[in-house]
Amino acid sequence: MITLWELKGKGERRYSLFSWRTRMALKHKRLDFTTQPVCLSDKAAIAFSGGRTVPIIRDGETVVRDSWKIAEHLEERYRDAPALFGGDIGRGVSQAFNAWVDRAVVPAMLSVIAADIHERVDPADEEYFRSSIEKALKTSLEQTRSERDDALRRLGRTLEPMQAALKRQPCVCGRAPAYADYILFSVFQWARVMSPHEVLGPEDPLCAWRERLLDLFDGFARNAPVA
Ligand SMILES: N[C@@H](CCC(=O)N[C@@H](CS)C(=O)NCC(=O)O)C(=O)O
Repeated sequence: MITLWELKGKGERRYSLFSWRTRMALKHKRLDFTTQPVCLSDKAAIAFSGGRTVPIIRDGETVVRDSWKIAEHLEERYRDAPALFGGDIGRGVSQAFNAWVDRAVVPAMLSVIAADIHERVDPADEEYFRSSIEKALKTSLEQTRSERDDALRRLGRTLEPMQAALKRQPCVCGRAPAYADYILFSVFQWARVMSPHEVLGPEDPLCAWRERLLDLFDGFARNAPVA
């Protein structure tokens, strides 16, 4: 049995976007797992991993931290289960896509939903979250709320390449979803779990794609507690 350490928010919300990549990868590989929800500020709870971030998994005797390394571990150890990358080229392209999502899409989404996240983190994390996010964004949470419409427009512009791609093929990985889909999906699931606002228009090709991802594994992500 695999154990996944992830963040806990108010009302059983599981809001770590990187952990959503791992959750979807574990389901894709048809692996059973249990979760260990932890607070963002509780570094003692995850000190065993040698780092300060989740996701972390324990798979038998092996501890792996970092969503990308976890995906590589699962692909390597569970070769007979459905592929996350589809070979070396797929692994390389997925890693490049991971970097683009982390550096372009995640910050664009954070500016849209930061204040909503703050309202839904565990009460023990409110101060920690505010100070780290205000430092990262170089502005106050209140200011992000008042500039939300601009942030939403910036997010839309950042996502244009994916809108074009998803007009041509149903998934990021082509015909069927795999790890690169989960990389992008994690950002929308983060918003879905922590913000009451919709970030996609109904006509957006990303909207239909997100619905397909929400349906996977008997509605695994759809049935998660949300804002
Ligand atoms: N590159 C890492 C990033 C992990 C990460 O930043 N996780 C966040 C939660 S989504 C975290 O644990 N942050 C700890 C902190 O801000 O103190 C990965 O892909 O796993």
